[in-house]
Amino acid sequence: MSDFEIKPYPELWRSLDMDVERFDKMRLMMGDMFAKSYLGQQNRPAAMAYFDNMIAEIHGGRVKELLAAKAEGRPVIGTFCVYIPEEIVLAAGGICVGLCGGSQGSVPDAEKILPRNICPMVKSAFGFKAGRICPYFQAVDFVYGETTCDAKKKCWEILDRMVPTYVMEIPQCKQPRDIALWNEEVRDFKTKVEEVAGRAITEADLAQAIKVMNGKRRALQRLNTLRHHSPSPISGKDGLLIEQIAFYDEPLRFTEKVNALCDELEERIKARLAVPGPKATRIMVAGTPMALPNWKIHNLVEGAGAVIVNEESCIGTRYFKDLVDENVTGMEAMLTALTDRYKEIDCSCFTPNDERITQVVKEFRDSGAQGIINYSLQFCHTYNIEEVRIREACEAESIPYMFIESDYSPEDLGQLQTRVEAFLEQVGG
Ligand code: BJ8
Repeated sequence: MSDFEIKPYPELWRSLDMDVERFDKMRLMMGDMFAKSYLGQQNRPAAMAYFDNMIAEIHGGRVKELLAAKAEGRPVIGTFCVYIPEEIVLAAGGICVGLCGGSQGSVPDAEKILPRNICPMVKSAFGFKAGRICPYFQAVDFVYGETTCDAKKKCWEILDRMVPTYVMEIPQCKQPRDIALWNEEVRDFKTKVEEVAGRAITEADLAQAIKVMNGKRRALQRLNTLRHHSPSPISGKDGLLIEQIAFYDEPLRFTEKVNALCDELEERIKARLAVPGPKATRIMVAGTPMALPNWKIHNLVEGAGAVIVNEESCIGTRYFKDLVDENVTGMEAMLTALTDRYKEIDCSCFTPNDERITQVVKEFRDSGAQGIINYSLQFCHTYNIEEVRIREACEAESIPYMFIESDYSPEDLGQLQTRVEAFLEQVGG
């Protein structure tokens, strides 16, 4: 029996006008889920203790840091998409926090207002605010949404009634005129952040923020490369947990801890210490993001004895595969460099999106995986339809392939378990 607990902070939650009683129940459920999913794993790297503690402190320790920043007049901004340039928030001395929802617990709150047949990630995030059951949502100065998918862009209009919500127009194509529009949007975002910060971002601020974020991405790239080693020195569940924590931890501290973990993983590779075992079938997951605490696919796959070695996802490689050019100088050039970097993200909301098809195959080869599970959240039209092209590419490359469309409810677990086990048998032989 684990004595793990997500720590309660009722006074803090009350000060944030939260539904304390309900939130406390969710805290207990999430703590239980975490203990079951994570703490029974064998041979975990010692450096995972930091990330476990980030979960223990998720509803208090980090929230206090956000509130301290706000008290100093530093902007605290919530986002829902990896297209929003975090560097700008950092350059203003602020904190950027990802608010995507990965929990079934907040979905009923959203369904009281929104239609049921929309993406669970949108419903979960919206429900956290509607139910007053997320301290991060309560702490932010404002949120910055985007026009990536229809579900999100229409939700912002309603979310704005509860928290100031601004929207970045993300084009649907990547022609020069689309990029020019996007560049303007990046500049507007900077202006908005500066307004809250009460000061202008200098070139030195932005150059430093670009370095910090590149450092964070390099650390995540390093971790990803180590996961590709066969046998893998860390579980896919732990890899995913770190990718999820990346969206709310302090960037410099996070980078240091990921690099410390990587040092340990290099030692484990030398010692041939594998998790979960040297013969485990290696799987790559592609598709929609898995926001905290969505561990559904990883629990199923690793519960069946396989190991996930790569996530081609925004909570995964789409977040860290590209760096911003650090060699440009001058505000205008730096803002253009930011746009250039962010336009490399190959989300399915773009058309055409050939880069992603190529990238999925490339990551499969690089990761040494034996099969791909393509995962789409229910009602995510763009990822669901792009599935056709991913499947065709896998067929053409003779890559064992399986598609899963699911939501956050446990209802399909039995059926998915049967399908996953059959796929792993086919892949692992
Ligand atoms: S860049 S993947 S983070 S939009 S919310 S599109 S799952 S229906 S999250 Fe995303 Fe930015 Fe693209 Fe990445 Fe589908 Fe759901 Fe929409 Fe979603």
